[in-house]
Amino acid sequence: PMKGQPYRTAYHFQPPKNCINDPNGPMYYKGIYHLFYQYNPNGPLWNMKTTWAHSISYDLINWVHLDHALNPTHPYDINGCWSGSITILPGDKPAILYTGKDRETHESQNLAIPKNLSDPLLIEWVKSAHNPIMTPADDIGPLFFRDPTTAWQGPDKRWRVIIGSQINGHGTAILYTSEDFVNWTRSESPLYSSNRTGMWECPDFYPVSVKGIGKGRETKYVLKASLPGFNLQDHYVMGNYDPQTDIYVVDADFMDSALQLRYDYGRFYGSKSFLDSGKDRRVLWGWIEETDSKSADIEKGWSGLQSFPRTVSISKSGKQLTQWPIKEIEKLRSEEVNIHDTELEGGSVLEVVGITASQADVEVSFVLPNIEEAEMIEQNLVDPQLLCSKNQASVKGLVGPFGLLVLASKDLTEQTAIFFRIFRSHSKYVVLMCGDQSRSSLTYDVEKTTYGAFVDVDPASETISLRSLIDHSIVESFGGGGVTCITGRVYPKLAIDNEAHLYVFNNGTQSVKISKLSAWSMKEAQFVQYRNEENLF
Ligand code: DQQ
Repeated sequence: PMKGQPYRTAYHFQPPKNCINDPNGPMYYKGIYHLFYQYNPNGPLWNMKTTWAHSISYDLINWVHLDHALNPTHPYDINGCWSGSITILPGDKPAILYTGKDRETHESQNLAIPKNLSDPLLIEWVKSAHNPIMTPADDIGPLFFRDPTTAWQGPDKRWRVIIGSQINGHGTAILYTSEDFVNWTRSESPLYSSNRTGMWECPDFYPVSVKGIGKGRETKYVLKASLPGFNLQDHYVMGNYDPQTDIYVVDADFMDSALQLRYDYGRFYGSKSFLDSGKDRRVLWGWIEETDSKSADIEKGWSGLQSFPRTVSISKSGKQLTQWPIKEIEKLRSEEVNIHDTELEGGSVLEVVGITASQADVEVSFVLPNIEEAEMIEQNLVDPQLLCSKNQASVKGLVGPFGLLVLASKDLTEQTAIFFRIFRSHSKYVVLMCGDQSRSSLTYDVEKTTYGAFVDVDPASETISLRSLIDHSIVESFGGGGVTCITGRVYPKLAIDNEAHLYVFNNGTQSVKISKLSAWSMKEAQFVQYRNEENLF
């Protein structure tokens, strides 16, 4: 990272400066990955007049920044080219659908296509002369009509797309259909709506294969909504979708299941997935915002990151999704250290030495010999985040807290703890995962939230695994093989660069065993600018 910039990341996606937010229109096209994203060309804080910045990659790790693909230029988008998606139309023709903010900041959907399909980088995009192609009807507020998804074709060959909205205060995925991608008709019924939420931003709708996990259908459909009313959280539901009738029946409503399904129980918002046809996988990007002060962002000259890309698939239970950093990350691994079969007695802290702890990838799995000693809780009655807030890493327990102390100073004054605590609820064990940032920085004006969620694994028969991607000011953690994720932004004062340390700890009375820990220093990803156009960034 740059001098005097301890919070810039080494292997997360970042442009050289200014504010970024939602990932837009990710795709894999003719051997190249494209990422567009919301970008403020004029400064480090978010501003309504966003552009679509554009970068390309061969491996989702190293990136080339290109010219912006969309700028606010027309009456219908003069106040901003807001979020949207790409659909690859027959004949290998990509098309952008995005939201424009007009003179009155009202929202509409708009179409843009590559100017020159023989340019392999698709640098220039042209807006359709038919824009705007979808405008809100009377029952839809002009400020509640945005973020079109990737479109899909039904058996009748008509295109379908959903738009994020709220109708009568309830989160809604408005459905539109079209034969030619230019003339769109609103369907009578939305694809889905829920009275348990308000506005839906950046909806995403996609199939996941359920092959190999039980009988019945081979495909489930995930609907994700970004909820601004819930402190910027990405929630999802799973269900069955009938492409003949466009009827979508969910297994449980938003926030209804015992697991309160979210992509991430920390910071992760405005996300979007795409089908990586080259590797036959679904890849997810999410915007990870800053949690420092606005004045700190101005001083840094930038704000916002993209998550490390994650593959998304259905979990073993079939009840939720599993996320995991894409395999290409392994290219960045350098020095490796390993710990095997090591007992961690109650109250112990073990340093993992030999890697660059400010820029690392760590995987650890724990075995719990004394699990029957776990405390009792009534799982249905407790909010996991609250439980973590009341039981931070420094609060002794019986089985746990155990886990990692990352971006920690030598004396542990600064530390970000990611850990588990095991409870018993009736006849089963319950695993709680926490991301405790209360001691993450000596700086006072940064957020130090404690995050928490349950992990759907059975500690009596499985090891409890944790993987953390540590990158200067971001920690992305994957619990239970990726069924529960917690991402945090932290801004240590002492634990920066070579002063950062990594520890494994156990603050329970019962000992736990590290069955295996592997940690790697991570190399820097390469970011280059295609053209040295001074005004680009
Ligand atoms: N960000 C975009 C909107 C979207 C919101 C504007 C979500 O299109 O609804 O920058 O973060």
